[in-house]
Amino acid sequence: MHRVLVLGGDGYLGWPAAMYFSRRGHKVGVVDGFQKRRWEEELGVEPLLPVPLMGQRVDDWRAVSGKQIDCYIGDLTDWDFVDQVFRDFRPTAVVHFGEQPSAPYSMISREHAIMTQVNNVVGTLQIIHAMRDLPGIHLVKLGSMGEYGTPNIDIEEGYLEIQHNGRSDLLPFPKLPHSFYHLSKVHDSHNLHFACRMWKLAVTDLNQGVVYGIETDETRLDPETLATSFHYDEVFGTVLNRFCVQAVAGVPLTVYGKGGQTRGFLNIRDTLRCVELAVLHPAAAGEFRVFNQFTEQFTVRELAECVRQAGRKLGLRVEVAHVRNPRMELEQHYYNAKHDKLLQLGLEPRLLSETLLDSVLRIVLEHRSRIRVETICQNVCWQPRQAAPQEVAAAAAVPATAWAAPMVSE
Ligand code: USQ
Repeated sequence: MHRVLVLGGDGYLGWPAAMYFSRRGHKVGVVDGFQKRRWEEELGVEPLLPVPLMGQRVDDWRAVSGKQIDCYIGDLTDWDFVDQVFRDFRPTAVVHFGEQPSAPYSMISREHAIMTQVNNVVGTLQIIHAMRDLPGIHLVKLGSMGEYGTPNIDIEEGYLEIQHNGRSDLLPFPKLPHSFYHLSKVHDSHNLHFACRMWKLAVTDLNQGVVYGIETDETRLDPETLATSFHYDEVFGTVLNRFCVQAVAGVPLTVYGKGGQTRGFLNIRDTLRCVELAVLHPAAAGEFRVFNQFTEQFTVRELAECVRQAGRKLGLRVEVAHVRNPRMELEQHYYNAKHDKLLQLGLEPRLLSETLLDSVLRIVLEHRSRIRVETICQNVCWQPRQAAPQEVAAAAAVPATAWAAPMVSE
């Protein structure tokens, strides 16, 4: 059994991961400074289901499962705090979700970009140094498939065999991320790789795709008190979750531009299993191991179509709109990313099916009265301000919900 320290234990993935490990008999500690709750407040957004405060969540979990989760409240960029938590809890595995998780948030302004990179990169540097001084810990770090971007070649799992001038080497796969958030993960990966080479740390970098889903086997034990932080707004809601809420709210699904953007996706339950597999099969000392963590690829347009069909079966009239893309990204591109290593460790994927979408939609339907439609659109503009003065002025003159006016409706 492991002593698992979950960093970012109050978040969408952190809290379900804490319960998952606890239920399977591991000793679990959670660490969180509630920054995410402050960022939500700043933007005026909230999760679909009410999420109790950390102390209450831990009490509720104890009442349901009979198991104790230790709780540490503080900021991962604060060295004294990190050092004290590591010495007190003495983890054998650290699962690191404790970062600013949103690409759009990092593109709001200069301040948001800087805060995201300082928060994420400094936090991970503190963890690296805590591990340097306490050997025997395996770090499972949440990276992102977005670190690779969308190159015109197959994406390997972390490393690429390169032939150059008659010599060859296995080198880190090139990174071409498309937001300051994804860049913060790239910087983390470089720092972690360096620390593995220098100090023989053991690290698994999970380059995760876009996660969707609202419940896990543990949240189902008491959906009222153990729910996870499920977002549907432009900044914190990932695309499929967002589409499900838009379908239920009766507003058009916002496919950005052509909708040919292809990404790797996985269900929230598979995320937990992947993290478990990484913990149970640790990287060796000195190894910087990279897994591409997703189960299937879709274009955004395909996802919208899946939601439309699943919604129709539930009697929802779902409209799909191609809106002006607020991001700067390719809308049609080659994408073929390897994802073999977790399958080799025993992952049995739960692929996106109508049943799965149906269950997400049904839970959203149950809570439809809590949907705040006016928060879905947050008007984050990724383009430089000077680039399109008329467009920016026009956008500033219209209310937030009008921003997503369709270019084309299907
Ligand atoms: N998109 C739409 N319409 C929307 C929202 C998004 O077309 O209403 C498009 C985006 O333009 C993008 C794709 O859907 O092409 C995915 O967007 P997303 O918001 O679901 O995901 P992203 O911003 O890429 O970030 C999310 C998580 C992040 C994680 C990443 C994995 O928030 O923490 O690292 O997924 S990946 O996308 O593989 O980089």
